[in-house]
Amino acid sequence: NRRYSYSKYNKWEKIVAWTANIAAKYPKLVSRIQIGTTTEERPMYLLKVGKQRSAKNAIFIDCGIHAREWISPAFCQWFVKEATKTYGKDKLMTKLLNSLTFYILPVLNIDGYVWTWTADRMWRKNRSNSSNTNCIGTDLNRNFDVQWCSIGSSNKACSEVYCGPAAESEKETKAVANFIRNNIQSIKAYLSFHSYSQMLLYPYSYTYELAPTHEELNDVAKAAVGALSSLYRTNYTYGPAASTIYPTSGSSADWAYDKGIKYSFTFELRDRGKYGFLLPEYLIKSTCKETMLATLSIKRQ
Ligand code: 0X9
Ligand code: ZN
Repeated sequence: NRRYSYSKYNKWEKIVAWTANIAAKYPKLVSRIQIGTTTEERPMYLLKVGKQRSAKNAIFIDCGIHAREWISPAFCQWFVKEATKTYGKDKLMTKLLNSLTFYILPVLNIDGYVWTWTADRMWRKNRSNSSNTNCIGTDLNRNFDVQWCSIGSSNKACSEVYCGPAAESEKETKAVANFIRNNIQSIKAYLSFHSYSQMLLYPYSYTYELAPTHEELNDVAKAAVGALSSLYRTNYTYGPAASTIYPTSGSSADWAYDKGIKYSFTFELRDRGKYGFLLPEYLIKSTCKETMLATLSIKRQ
């Protein structure tokens, strides 16, 4: 583990070995839970980080729902590294992990991620074959059961925003949705990490109407963006997803919010398009550090 590189992009085989190693290294703080298997039968592991015996207060974090957004899984790994390294040393982290459990899914769309390492760096969707066309893949961030396959989504299998044959048709979506449903009483926040654009988004995405708790979400987002920018003056915008980025239906964040998870946020990490999805490795560290500040700011709620 000491040799694990958090400022490089890691391929799936390395990440999965890392999940086992970190759980073994911190057995009282970290455990590894399998929540399902992917289309291509890879195990979906999440890391449960925290000291609570029965998780009463939890935050669910996923990274890598879109395959090519490599900075996102890098952040999930960074987060777990920071949490394990500073627990018992840093006052805030110690306090946090004593009373809060983090469920961290380091790569949601594993098959797609593997595909970006082996065949097509710009792949976005998962790797399921669910149509009678030659086109592969469903956009997992259009496959959740919330206004499924309407605005900002397509029923054409060849589209990059294909919603799939039905809501929750994909094994990856189902695994995440089931885990959240099974832990719904404890999950207070849902955070989903994407790239790129430098934005912090909150519901709704499926409508331009403001969410019932819009004011509070806006306050939390403003504080988080303030914390993030304090480090390197990175410019972030924030607001309701539909009007800040574009409308989408079937997204995980809208689904989580409508399930009753009050604090549902989507990060679009660096950059603003210079490198786009191909953010160079030398920018991983600073991106993760500033994102850490924003994430911890949201937790304080
Ligand atoms: O289109 C998406 O799924 C996200 N952008 S990305 O470039 N990473 O693909 C934006 C999703 C916005 N919707 C919600 N936050 N609900
Ligand atoms: Zn994305």
